[in-house]
This record gives sequence, C-alpha cells and structure tokens, in this order.
Amino acid sequence: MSPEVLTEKSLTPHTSKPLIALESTIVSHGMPYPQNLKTAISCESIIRSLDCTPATIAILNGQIKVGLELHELEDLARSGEEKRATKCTTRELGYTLTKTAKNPNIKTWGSTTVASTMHLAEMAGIDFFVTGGTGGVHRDYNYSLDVSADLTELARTSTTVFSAGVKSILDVPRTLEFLETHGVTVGVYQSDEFPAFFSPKSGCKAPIVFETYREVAEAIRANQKLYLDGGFLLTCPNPKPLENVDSAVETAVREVTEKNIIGKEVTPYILKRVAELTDGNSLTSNIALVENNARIGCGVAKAYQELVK
Ligand code: PSU
Ligand code: MN
Repeated sequence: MSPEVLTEKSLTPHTSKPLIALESTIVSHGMPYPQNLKTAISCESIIRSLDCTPATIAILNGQIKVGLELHELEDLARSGEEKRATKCTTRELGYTLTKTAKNPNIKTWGSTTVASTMHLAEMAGIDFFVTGGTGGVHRDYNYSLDVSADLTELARTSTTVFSAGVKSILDVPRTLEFLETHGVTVGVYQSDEFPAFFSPKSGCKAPIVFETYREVAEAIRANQKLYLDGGFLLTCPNPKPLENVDSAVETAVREVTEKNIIGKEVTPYILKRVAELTDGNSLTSNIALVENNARIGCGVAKAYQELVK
C-alpha cells in the first residue's frame, strides 16, 4: 500500500500466519443487527482457531483499516441501521476516504464490497479473501445493464475469493459467461455443479472441480507463475441449504422494478427483503455458508503457505 494511504493506524496485522481478508459491506448492508455481528465474530474466531489471522477491511473516518478490533466490529455492525456506513465499491474508495475524514466527531464507516475489499487486500499483501456471496449479472440485465463491479474486479485483481457462489437473485448463467470472458478462474469445491448461495445447485456445471485444498493452492500458484493477474473464485456449496426461497426472491426482484430501485441500492434491498420474506430463515443459512467458506479459505491458505515455503 502506498505510504499516503497506509498509516500506522491502518497497518496490516504482523503475523507469520496466513492472512484472510473479510469484507465489511456484508456486515453493514448484507445482514441485520445483531446477526451481522454474530457472523462477523464467529467467522473471525473460526479463522483464528484454524491458525490463520482474520483481517476485516473497512474505512473508518478517512482511514483504511485492515484488521478491526472487536469494538470496531461492534460499531460497524450497528452502523448500517444507523445509516453511518456507506456501501463503498472500488469507484468510491478515494472519495469515501476524503469524505469520511471530514467527520472527526462521528464514527462514519465506508464499508467495502467484494470489489473494493479485493483491491485493498491486494494492496495490503493479502492473497485470500472470504465472503458470503459475490455480486454478478442481474436478472434484468437486458434492461438495466446491471453488472456488479465485483466481476470486473475479479478480472483484474489477483486475490482468491471464497464464496458460496452467486445468489439466485442474479442471472447465474450470464454471470458465469462474464467471468469466462474476463479470464477469471472459477472453481467449485468438491461438487460438479456451480452453487447458487442458498442452494448448492444452480443448474450450471462447475467450470472446474477441485477435490482438495492442495489442488486449489497449486492452481493459484500456477496462475501466478503464468503472470495471470486476474482473480480466482473458489465457490463452496452451502452446507445448510435453504429450500423454497424462490418465491421470496421473485417477490424481492419484482419490488425492485416496481419501486424503481437502482444502482448500489438494489442488492441490499433484495437481501433485506429475502430475509424478511423467509422469516429470518435465510439468515441461518447465510451464516452457515460464510462459516463454511472461512474453513475452506483457511485450508487453502495453509496449503498455499506450505507450497511456497
Ligand atoms: N451478496 C450477498 N451478500 C452481500 C453482498 C452480496 O449475498 O453482502 C454484498 C457484497 O458486499 C457484494 C455486494 O460485493 O453486495 C455487491 O453489490 P452490487 O450488486 O451492488 O455490486
Ligand atoms: Mn449493480
């Protein structure tokens, strides 16, 4: 990270253990309080228990933070509902840094999405990043041209992202086409079907199936040796699938059009509505899959560390 943005306060944790980046938008805009805090804490402790070091990334009062203290995680978790957190994708990083720096008396967060977390993780020298679901091509793409910046960032930033695939709120086949066009390596862990977040099944074939952590680590290493600068997406099927989520998804997606919700508000709106319409069942499933991604992320990070030793 260049010295201007990497100050003493934002320092990456010093450790010889593999570092695992975590995003902050999932905390501020992806889940309600207090489940968001519970998930963030449990994810960090799973990572620690597997002998890796978690580093949740966010912007606090004009300061990039790589690795949050518990009280900061708590504050971040409350900041979504209190509207003190701005969802901040790559294009808003610079602006959010300068804007939030002007609010010294309010704890204002710039919460980073998959795209912006990938970028900051790479700058901080962190190779692995665990999240829940990645953004993708939206279902109404023909009309809205809505493609998440997560996909374009995956095309250019060499961070390995662990997710449970792409939610059925999105157009899964088109998301896979986009990733193929942009040369992103997409693997599925121990399944021959690409997972769709709540469900391990999307109807789309896995582009690559990986059976072991070591195999994934070897492929990441080989990409690096080939100077392939793009990202690597390892998708992990949800261990606690949620059935009958389709009608909730349909309703939420329809409401987006009816209410003319656009831009970066779309995804948080759909996530919130699906949680409401499934009586919170979607949250239980969401938490289980993030924890599962954390375990697999640590397994691969450790296999990678062995490989480059
Ligand atoms: N999908 C989820 N949970 C999330 C997100 C997506 O299941 O929390 C968040 C992530 O931060 C992701 C962002 O990077 O939404 C994508 O937003 P958009 O579709 O506006 O690019
Ligand atoms: Mn979008």
